[in-house]
Amino acid sequence: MKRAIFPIFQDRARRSPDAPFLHLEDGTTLSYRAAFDRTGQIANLFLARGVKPGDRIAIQAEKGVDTLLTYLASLRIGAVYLPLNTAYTAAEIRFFLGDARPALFLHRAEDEAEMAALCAELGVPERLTLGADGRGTLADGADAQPAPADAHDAHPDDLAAILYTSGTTGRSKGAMLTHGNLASNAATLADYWRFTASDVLLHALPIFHTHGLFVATNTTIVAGSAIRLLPRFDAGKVLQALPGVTVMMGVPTFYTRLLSEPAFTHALVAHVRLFVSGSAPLSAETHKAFQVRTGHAILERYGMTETNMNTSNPYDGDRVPGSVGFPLPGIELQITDPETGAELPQGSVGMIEVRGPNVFKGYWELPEKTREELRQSGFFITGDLGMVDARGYVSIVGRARDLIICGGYNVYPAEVETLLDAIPGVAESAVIGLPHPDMGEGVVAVVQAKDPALSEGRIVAALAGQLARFKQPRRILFLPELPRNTMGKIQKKELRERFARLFLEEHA
Ligand code: MCA
Ligand code: AMP
Repeated sequence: MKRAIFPIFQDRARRSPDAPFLHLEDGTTLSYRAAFDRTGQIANLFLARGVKPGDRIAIQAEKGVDTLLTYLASLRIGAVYLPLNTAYTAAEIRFFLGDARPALFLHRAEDEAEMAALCAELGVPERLTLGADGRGTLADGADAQPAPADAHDAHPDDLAAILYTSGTTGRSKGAMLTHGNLASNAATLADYWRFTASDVLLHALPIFHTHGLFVATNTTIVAGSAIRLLPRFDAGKVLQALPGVTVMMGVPTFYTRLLSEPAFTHALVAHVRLFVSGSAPLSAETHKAFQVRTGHAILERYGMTETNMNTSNPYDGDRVPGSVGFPLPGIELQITDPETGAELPQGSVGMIEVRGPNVFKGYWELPEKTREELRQSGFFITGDLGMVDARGYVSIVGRARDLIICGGYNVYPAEVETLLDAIPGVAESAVIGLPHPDMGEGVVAVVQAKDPALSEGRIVAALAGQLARFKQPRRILFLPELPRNTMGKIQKKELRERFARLFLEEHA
C-alpha cells in the first residue's frame, strides 16, 4: 500500500490519464492527467519561490480548482500545507502567520495591501495571490512554468499539513498531520465506504478543514473517483447537481437545509448510493426525516482535526440514528475515566480516546500541550464524552471541553470571552451555544456590564474586526449578575437551560 497521497495521485494520472478528476460548474472536466500537470506547474512555481521540503505554505483563498491543486502541489514538493478559514480576519491571520512562520503565503488578490503589510511586518518572505475568479500571481506564475516536476519522496512520518484547531484556553494549536496519517485514513475510508472509480462525489464543503480537504479529496483520489466541485453549499445548486453524483458528504446543516426544499425528492437522488454526515451531531430526527423522504439512511461518522476519521456507521448493516458507528479498521477506541484515565467497562460513559495510524504527530511547537492530550501509549484524548453499546456502536453524549459547533465550524467560547472581557464597560461574559434549527448550535454572549450605557451595538462593533463572522455572537444578552457556584465559577449550564429556546422560538 502507498504511504502518501501524492504518489497515489501520480499513479492515477499515469494509469488512467483521461479519467475525470474534477467536474466543474461551467460544465468542463479536468482529467487526472490535466490536474496532475497543473500540480507540476504550481509545484515548479513554489520551488522557484524558494519553498523547500518541510517549509510551510499558508493559504487563505476561495475554493476553486487552483486552490485545491495547491494542496496537491504542496504534497508533491514535500512542503507542509496550512489552509486557513476564508472567514478569518487579518487579526486572526496575524497569529497563524506569526506562529507557523510560512515560507510562502497565498492570499486573496483583494487582500493585497493588507497582507503585503502583514507579511512584511512578520517576515513572511514570499507571497502569491489567488482571486475568487482563479486569477492572480499564482495563476500567472504557474501558467509560465513547465508541467514536468519532480516529486519529493516523502516519508510517511514527514509532515504533510498543519491544521489549526482552537483550544479551550482560546489559543489556537496547529495539529501536525503526516503523509502517513492522511494516506492510511483515506485508504480505510475508500474501502469502508466502497468508493470506486465510477463514483462521483458532490463536494460543497469548504477545503480548509479536514472534512472537505482530506475526507472528501483524499478518499476520492485513493479510489480514482471524480469530484463534482461546487464553490460552497447552495441548496439550489446542490439540487441541480444531485442527479449527476453517486455520493454526497456534508455537515448536518446541509441535510436539514435540503429537507426544507420541496424539490428534494426520492426521484432526485435515485442515482445516489451514499450520503455521509459528520463534523457535528446529526439529530435522530433529521436522520429519520431523511430516510422517509429519500429512502436513504445517512451514514454518520466521527472525526477530529487531530485524528482524521475515527468511527463510522457501517456501509452494510444498521446505520443507527444518534450513533457514530464502529471504530474504523486499524483504529482502537477506549472509554476512560476523565479524571484518572483508567479504562472503563463497556457501557460506561467516559472520555473517548483513540489510537491508530490516523492519529497526528502533535501540536506545532507545543510539546507540553501534546503531552497533555496524546498519551505515551499513543492514545489521543479527544475531549468528547461517549459510550460503546453492547453491539459495539459508539455514541457521543457530550463534550468535556467548552466548545460550540455551529454549522460544522468550531467556536471556542474562551476566545470570544477574552475579547468581550477586554471591551470597556464589560464586567464579565459567558459565551454559550444554544440549540439552533439551521446551524445546530448558535453562539450567544451573556454579558454582565459595569457600565449601564454599554450597548449591544458597541459590543458588536468592538468584535467586528477581530473575530471571524461565524465566531461572533448572534445574540448578546445582558444580565445584572451572571449565575455562579459557591466557588465563583460561572454556571453556563444554568444559562443554557434558561435561554434554551431563544433561537427555536425565533424560527418557529
Ligand atoms: C456562515 N456563517 C456562519 C456559518 N457559516 N455563522 C455561524 N456558523 C457557520 N457555520 C455566517 C455567514 O458569515 C453569514 O454572516 C451568516 O452566517 C449567514 O450565512 P449563510 O448564507 O446562512 O451561511 P452559508 O454561507 O450558507 O454557510 C453555512 C454552511 C457553512 C453552509 C453550513 O458554514 C459550511 O459550509 N459549513 C461547513 C463547515 C465544515 O466543513 N466543517 C468541517 C470541519 P452574515 O450574513 O451575518 O454576515 S472539519 C471537522 O469538524 C471534523 C474533523 C470532522 O469531523 O469533519
Ligand atoms: P474539529 O476541531 O474541527 O476537528 O472538530 C472535531 C469535533 O467535532 C469532535 O471532537 C466532535 O466533538 C465533533 N464531531 C465530529 N463529528 C461528529 C459527529 N458525527 N457527531 C458529533 N460530534 C462530531
